[in-house]
Amino acid sequence: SVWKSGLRAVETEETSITKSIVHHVQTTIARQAYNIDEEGAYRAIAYSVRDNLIVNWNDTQMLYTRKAPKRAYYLSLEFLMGRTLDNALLNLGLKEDYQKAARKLGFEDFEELVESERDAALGNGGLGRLAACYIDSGATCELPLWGYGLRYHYGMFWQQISTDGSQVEAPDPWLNHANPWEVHRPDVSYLVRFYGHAERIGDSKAIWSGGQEVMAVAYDVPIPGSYTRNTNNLRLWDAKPKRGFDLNSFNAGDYEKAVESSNSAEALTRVLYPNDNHMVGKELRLKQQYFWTAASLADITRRFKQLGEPFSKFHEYVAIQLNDTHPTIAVPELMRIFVDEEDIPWDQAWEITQKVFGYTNHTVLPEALEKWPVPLFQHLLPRHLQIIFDLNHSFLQAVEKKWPNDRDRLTRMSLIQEGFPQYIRMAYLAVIGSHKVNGVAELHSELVRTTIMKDFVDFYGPSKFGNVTNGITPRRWLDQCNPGLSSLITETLGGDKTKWLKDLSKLEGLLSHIDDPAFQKKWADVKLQNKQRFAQFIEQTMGVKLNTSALFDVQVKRLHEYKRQSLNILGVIHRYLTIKSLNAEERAKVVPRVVLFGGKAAPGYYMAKLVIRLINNVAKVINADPDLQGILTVLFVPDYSVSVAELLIPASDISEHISTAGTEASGTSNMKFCFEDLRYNHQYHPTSLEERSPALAVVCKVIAEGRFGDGSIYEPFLNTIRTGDYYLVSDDFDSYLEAQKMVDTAYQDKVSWVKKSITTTAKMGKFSSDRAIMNYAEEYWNIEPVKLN
Ligand code: 26Q
Repeated sequence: SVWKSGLRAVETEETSITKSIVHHVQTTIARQAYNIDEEGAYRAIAYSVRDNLIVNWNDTQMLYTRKAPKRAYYLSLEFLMGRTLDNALLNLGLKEDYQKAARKLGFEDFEELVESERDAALGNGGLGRLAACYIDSGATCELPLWGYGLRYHYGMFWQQISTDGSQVEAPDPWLNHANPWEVHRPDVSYLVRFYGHAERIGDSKAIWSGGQEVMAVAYDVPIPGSYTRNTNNLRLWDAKPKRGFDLNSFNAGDYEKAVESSNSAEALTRVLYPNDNHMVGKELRLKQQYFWTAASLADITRRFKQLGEPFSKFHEYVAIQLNDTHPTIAVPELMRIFVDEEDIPWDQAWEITQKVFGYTNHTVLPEALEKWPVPLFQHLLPRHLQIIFDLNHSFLQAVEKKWPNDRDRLTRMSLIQEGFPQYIRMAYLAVIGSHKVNGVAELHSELVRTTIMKDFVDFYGPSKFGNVTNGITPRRWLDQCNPGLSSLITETLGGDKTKWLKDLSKLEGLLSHIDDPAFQKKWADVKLQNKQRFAQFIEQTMGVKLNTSALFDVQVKRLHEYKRQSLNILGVIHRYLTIKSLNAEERAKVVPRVVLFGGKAAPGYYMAKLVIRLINNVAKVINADPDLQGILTVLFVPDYSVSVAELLIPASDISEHISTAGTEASGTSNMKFCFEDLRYNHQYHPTSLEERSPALAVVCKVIAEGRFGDGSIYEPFLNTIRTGDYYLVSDDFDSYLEAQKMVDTAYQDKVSWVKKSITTTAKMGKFSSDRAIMNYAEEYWNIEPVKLN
């Protein structure tokens, strides 16, 4: 039953796997086979699996070179990959074989080996995990698709919770133990320039010289498709000083200055900025963006040149997707390459550039839209600033031609926001440089068209603005993290698992079994086992026992005011107060709940951190109260990550997505009102909290009085709700409690609950990232599968 075509040059027999592992123990990690611990065993296995990936990787890349199809490149500053071993083994169809081999070598518990791998946390949240799901789907769908990103030495920070309940950040030096999943390519490197001077020659060209040059070196991460030999590439750039040290300073005897210059080069890829949905205007961040973009474009153009085709055909071989505005500097950079380096006339260069790029927007929140001060730009990237001003000039001329004498419109649409200083609006630059712009859910794309990009829709027409609803990979998020459910689905649908795993719409077939009590029972049992697995993890890591017959109510996501973890925790306090007011007999009827929170706050986001502190201190009080034992448990799971998600999500009964309508890009819930109207009313009807929600007023009073530790700590948070309440927590509180009551009632009817759960899964087909990536391939990139046999 084991699928074997994952290997060709390397044998697949169990004995050869054992041999290969022992070989890596003795050579790659240089240890004696009888003297190996778990970590060593993990690494030897990883290197052995990597051998297989690299055989497939080489064959795939050779095929792409030989067939020379149009390729797509996904430029993302974040790839939130998580662990690799388990995923690679499942995609190769070799998990059972490796499990047996490990057992032979004395490692009984394979899952423990798998868990000794550290997460690659090169991303913040949604946007970074989306990129990881998309490259999995690209390989699975056999598309010639590469990812380009940065090799951060420190990934997303490690979150600890201090004794007072606050978040404390610690560094994540994930590369300290060599990373078996990357291949260092010192031969693939480019120099990237910063600062210096740009001198115009003629009316469109310039020479950019001087400044600082930093070397970008490639590290390749093989991305295996699921049950196919196609293995794509994720190329991550690392920064190295041009020379080991600055020779001029060294000769002058200034050793310290010489070393400093190498430090400043290496600082480029040191750390991932831990801000999600918030723009920080740090120079180093812009340097990262240009460094990564310039290296990627140099690599893409070098590959194109090897085809021997003229640049007029560039867009017939290259599609580049901009994951948010983070790589938008690619637009003027490609123009610079075309015009300054390849001598292509400006207008032709611009035509090709627009055909190459597509831009995905991930937010309409004003504080998240990227804008950079012109003086900073001028200093760091003088030539790109010239190009942006030139592009803006002809763009505004075209606007003026379409709507003569409309000064307001020109001001609104300019790439440059006027003021002191001026700012560059990166989203507008991405729009004019792309042939297609998309949002990430129906509602969000509609908001993009009607709010932030309205003028551009009027200018270009509506067909430039589309939607690609986000998706997730069913390999990692179903087959890998929920093997019990995966087996049950395969057993129910018949055939082998690849049938539904590679065509998720097949899950609809579950609906014809929905009334079968035996199937319902198995479905419920899987959930119970997942809860037990998670409860065991919580007991081991946090020392808290969970009631696995309780309803597991989960909210895991980055901490942000718009996501309203506040609404959830205030609701929990209300539930606690209500239960406390009941007598023993009434309490026995309460539907037991485990409320789980997880997620990181940006280190500089004071209010988000205050909410974490409140959640932890509420949890302390509730979990210590004997009246609530087994009825209500509240936990903040520290250091939420891809790996924690893989344990937690399969154990959940409900997941809370309770942001204000229109704020979460990919939130498609059917909330009824548009936030603008209500908020507008607010300014003119400043009613008291007591009037808006008496129930919430009580909850806030209890917090202020010190029920969960010193109430004064939470005053700034309570004030955001009492006055202003930008995210409408008080407006929604009562209806939120109503909705939670409906959940309690629904959960008591076990059969109908299981049926709801089955229906939900059965209708998930659309949300496979395979569907999403094929949508991009067909409608945005014009690329086709190239299958490796
Ligand atoms: C920008 C400039 C400077 C520093 C940091 C940033 C920055 C970094 C990360 C801005 C935004 C992000 C991340 C945004 C993000 O994760 N957005 C989420 O994207 C998901 C995938 O489309 C959506 O599902 C979520 O709704 C959206 O919030």
